[in-house]
Amino acid sequence: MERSLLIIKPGFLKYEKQIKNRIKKLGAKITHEKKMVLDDVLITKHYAEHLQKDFFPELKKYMQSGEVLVMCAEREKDGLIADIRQIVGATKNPEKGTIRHDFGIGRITENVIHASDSVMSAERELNIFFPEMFQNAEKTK
Ligand code: FUP
Repeated sequence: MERSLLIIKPGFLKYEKQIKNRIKKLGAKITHEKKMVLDDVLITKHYAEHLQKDFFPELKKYMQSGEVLVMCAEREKDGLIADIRQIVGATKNPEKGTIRHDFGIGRITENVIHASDSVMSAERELNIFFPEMFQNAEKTK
């Protein structure tokens, strides 16, 4: 089983259905989701590796400029994270047919969707947005 943390970014929630359909076509299901405006704590945790980057202030401002849709996608068959990254498309110049190309506006910051890039980041990110998913596991330790 593999799972991934996805965030439809501000301004792109109008494509919620189309984006979810593409995810579901991979054989994945959305097990958790919530609409929210990201506060400073969530932004700082989620983008911990980018805090010192030049683009962080712009990224933070944009990510807090409206509602986002945070989701957990899950699939029994391994490789979901890579499969999702493929249909999401590259950060720069995403290819035609990818989510970032088809629904995007050609800006690196406003790039439609976030998708975890490894099993480790997925677990870290899911813990930030859906801590309840991990609570039972903690209790039984
Ligand atoms: P990705 O994994 O494709 O979402 O991209 P990165 O982890 O490289 O970047 C994280 C976020 O920073 C992306 F959503 C886009 C944003 N970013 C910028 O705003 N400017 C840049 O120059 C690079 C990344």
